[in-house]
Amino acid sequence: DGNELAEVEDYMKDETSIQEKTDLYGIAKNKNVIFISLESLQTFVINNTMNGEEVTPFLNDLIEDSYYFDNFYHQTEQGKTSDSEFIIENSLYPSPRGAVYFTHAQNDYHSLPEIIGNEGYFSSVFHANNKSFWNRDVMYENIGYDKFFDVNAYEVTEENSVGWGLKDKDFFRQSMKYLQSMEQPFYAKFITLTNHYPFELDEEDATIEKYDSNSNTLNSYFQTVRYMDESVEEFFDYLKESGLYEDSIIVLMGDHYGISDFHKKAMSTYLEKEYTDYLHVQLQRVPFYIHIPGQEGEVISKIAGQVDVKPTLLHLLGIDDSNDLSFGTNLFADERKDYIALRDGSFITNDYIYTKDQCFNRATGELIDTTAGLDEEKSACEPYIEQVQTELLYSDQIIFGDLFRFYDFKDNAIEEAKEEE
Ligand code: GP9
Ligand code: MN
Repeated sequence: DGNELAEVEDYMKDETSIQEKTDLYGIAKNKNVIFISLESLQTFVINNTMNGEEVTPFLNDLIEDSYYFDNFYHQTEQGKTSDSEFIIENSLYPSPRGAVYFTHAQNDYHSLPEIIGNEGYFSSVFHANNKSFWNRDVMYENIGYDKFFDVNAYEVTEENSVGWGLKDKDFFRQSMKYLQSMEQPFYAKFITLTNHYPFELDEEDATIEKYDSNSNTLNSYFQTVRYMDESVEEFFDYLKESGLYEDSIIVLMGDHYGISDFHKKAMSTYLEKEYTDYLHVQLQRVPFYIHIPGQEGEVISKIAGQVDVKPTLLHLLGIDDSNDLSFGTNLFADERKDYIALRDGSFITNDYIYTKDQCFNRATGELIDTTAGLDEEKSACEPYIEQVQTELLYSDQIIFGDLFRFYDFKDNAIEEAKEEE
């Protein structure tokens, strides 16, 4: 009820309402936002080679004129892509089980499309899959997207499909006609598909060899990642040709991991590292880029997570979000929340990585202590352990109790009339 919300509201206002306005505040005001969700792309392939070849040449070059975050973690759970979407749109955590997109699609939210919609933005999603996959049609409508270009918006044939459906290169190419006739400013989210497990690719689309290990999954992954890299490069070319590029900012993000723990041995061989619980957490890093045409690039190594995207975008757009309730903080602010929580209770701080009762040195991966059967107070990772649990619990309370229906985001207050319900 409203009382439950009062406690959560206090916590969120204390922890994340950072009003610091940086030099970048409003830099993208009234520009289009093109958000590219890169299926299963993990940070370990960026600036890396396989058999001596660059895996992602375009994305590597893109770092030079983008803000690139190399310690950015996905925070998804079983809802996979839909969880990443949910986190970006709401700066809340996904559900510990199931997908919020299915279980709580009818809740009251205060989502990104709605907020920017009030500022005159037309918001849309491009994704060449059935509209009801992940219950997207229902959720998108509820959180304020104006338009969903689903599989029916595309010409899909035997030749231009592989694996899960339309190939990414065709997807971007066919999307341009819609994008070019869209009213501006727009927010357009593109969700790629080809780099999805089991990473199938037609031979003629492969421009890099397969890796050679005991994991067919990892072996194929490099090929589909390279294909996605090329498809994004083509998309940038289309944007430049159409003239949209100059009036837009382009945000790129890996949605979640692509290589699961089933492939420990092959990953360990490829990375030439022992596969520890520490490495597992570090492999949850996904690329995050903010590309602002005309703006010089910078590699930003501070710890960051998907919950931070919404406040960061609002900051760049110059939209005051002091009335919002979120778990993330603007990535460009100096003063930020000093930990990133993963959905399973693992977390990352400047100094430590905590997972499965173990506290590691973040820089070296050295095990500092283990809390199994011990008093948590003895751990170097204390007091974050409890704080992270509390934060995840508050997020769950908001979602499971549909608590935002009691909140008036305009007045930044719990609605009194409703509180008595
Ligand atoms: C499906 C695509 C992939 O439409 O977003 O979903 P995933 O399995 O990664 O959640
Ligand atoms: Mn996905």
